[in-house]
Amino acid sequence: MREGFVPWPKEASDRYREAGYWRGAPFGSYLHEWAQAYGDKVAVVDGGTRLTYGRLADLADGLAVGLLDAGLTPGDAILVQLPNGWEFVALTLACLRAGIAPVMALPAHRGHELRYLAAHAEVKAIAVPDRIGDFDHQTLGHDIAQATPSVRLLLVAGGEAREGTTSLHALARPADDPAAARARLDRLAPDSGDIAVFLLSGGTTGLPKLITRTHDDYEYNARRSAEVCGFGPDTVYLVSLPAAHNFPLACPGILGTLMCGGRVVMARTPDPDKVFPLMAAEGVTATAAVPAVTQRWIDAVASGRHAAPASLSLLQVGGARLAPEVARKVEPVLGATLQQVFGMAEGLLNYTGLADPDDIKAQTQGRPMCPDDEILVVDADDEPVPPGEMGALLTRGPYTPRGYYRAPEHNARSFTPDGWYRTGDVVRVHPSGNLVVEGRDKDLINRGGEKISAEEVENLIYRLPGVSRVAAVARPDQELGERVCAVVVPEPGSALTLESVREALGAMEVARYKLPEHLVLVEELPLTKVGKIDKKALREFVRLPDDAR
Ligand code: OOB
Repeated sequence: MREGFVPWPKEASDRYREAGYWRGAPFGSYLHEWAQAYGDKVAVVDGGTRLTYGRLADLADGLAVGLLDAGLTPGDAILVQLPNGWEFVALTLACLRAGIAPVMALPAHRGHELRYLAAHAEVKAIAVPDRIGDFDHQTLGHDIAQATPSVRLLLVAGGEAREGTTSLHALARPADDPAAARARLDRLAPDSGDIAVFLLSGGTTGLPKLITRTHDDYEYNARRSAEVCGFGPDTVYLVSLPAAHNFPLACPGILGTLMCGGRVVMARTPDPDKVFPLMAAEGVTATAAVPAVTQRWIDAVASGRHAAPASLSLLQVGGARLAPEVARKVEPVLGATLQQVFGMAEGLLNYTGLADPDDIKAQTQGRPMCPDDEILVVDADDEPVPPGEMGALLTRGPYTPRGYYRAPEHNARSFTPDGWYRTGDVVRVHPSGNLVVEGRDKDLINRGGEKISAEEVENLIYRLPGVSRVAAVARPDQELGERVCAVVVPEPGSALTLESVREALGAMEVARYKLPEHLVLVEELPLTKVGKIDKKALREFVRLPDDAR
């Protein structure tokens, strides 16, 4: 097991195995079971590419063996930055097969994020697309590879592989001897307690934390989700959120659909003009969206621009707060059952039931999916609050890891000594037993479901000349829920503008979605009684109209 991984205590793992949550088999070992059961069915659709289960298993094996032949070994990590496409699915499955853990980066990440992730996980390989829009990911991949001594393989999906680069498409083909490849991979198969994937934390710290998800826990995550969501061989699941996110990856997402024999349809964007025709053409039955996307889809139908997607029977919405007014429009306008999903890459998943009354579906964020998910709602002293009252949510369970990867100091704050994860969410338990998310006590900005650490943005802005003090806070936004607002005390004579701050952060190769979209200059920052920046007061302050501040 990799150093830096925090295991569950033996008592807990025994219990989870006993209860059947953990099956003791590596995730990749199921691939051939699926191929056996659903061989000729289409597993993945990406534009004109349609891969059957049989073909997908052969491709994944071929790619897995290709990675090993290129010098990777089980236990290694690979930084994966791929857009939604068949390559993402094939590479993820190849990694699960070979016991190589993908670090699930987003296409929106840039040098600032990728360099850190590559170094922190000491990745042996990097996989990038050639270009997305006008951005040259292949060049970025080269830069990261150069900056990261552990890297020995740079894979590029699409375009022309330049010197020092290997074409992912060239590796993603069945092995010359598929049976031998399969036998070799079976022999090398990882332990089910090993790390299957590294997910990125929403993050409240200067640098994002890596979340280790094991084969046992992540397979359960997808399997139980698929069960709760009623997925089966007739499910056609659309992926339009970035596939690297836990939600579309395994809740039930891509992995949950494949284990049921359903079909996964990849879309590069949630733009209604793109996905509505695709949903109609493929007969999509289920998909996941964040509230901002849900609102756009509702508008697209309510305005008459698109017909409601006739085949869609389930719309999962999560990642950020869904306003009850919007929730109530989902079923009448889109014609699909609404399911609220309150989840986190750190584990715990809450789902509203498909048959819950409308009020519950509109007003609550669901209940834990596993009977052995433990929930505590506590006050500032970690004492449980009376039932139904608001408090901080702590959790433990069979798919909620006990610590972040290589982060002992941070773990001491994010986990209690007896292993409870501090979610940073403020919730109350509804009389129905479901949770209602009331707010949060963690310092991040939730921009349409993308989490941005305030501290990370602040650290970056502190590097700019002319900044005396800075605080990053969420400013409420009609469309995205929240956007980043930087509140800066400038040094005398400095001429900071929103544009200059954005440009400077862009030059530091920070992902665009993290750049402030509002800048407020002040003479001083409000402080709490103990002398910390009073973020609550700041959030109230920045939401005032410009002329009222
Ligand atoms: C999902 O995962 P992350 O890791 O990007 O973010 C987790 C955080 C939660 O702690 C909570 O603050 C917020 O996102 N959140 C919600 C929510 N779902 C997530 N806040 C209010 N209402 C909701 N329904 O966002 C994620 C992972 C798996 C499935 C779904 C979402």
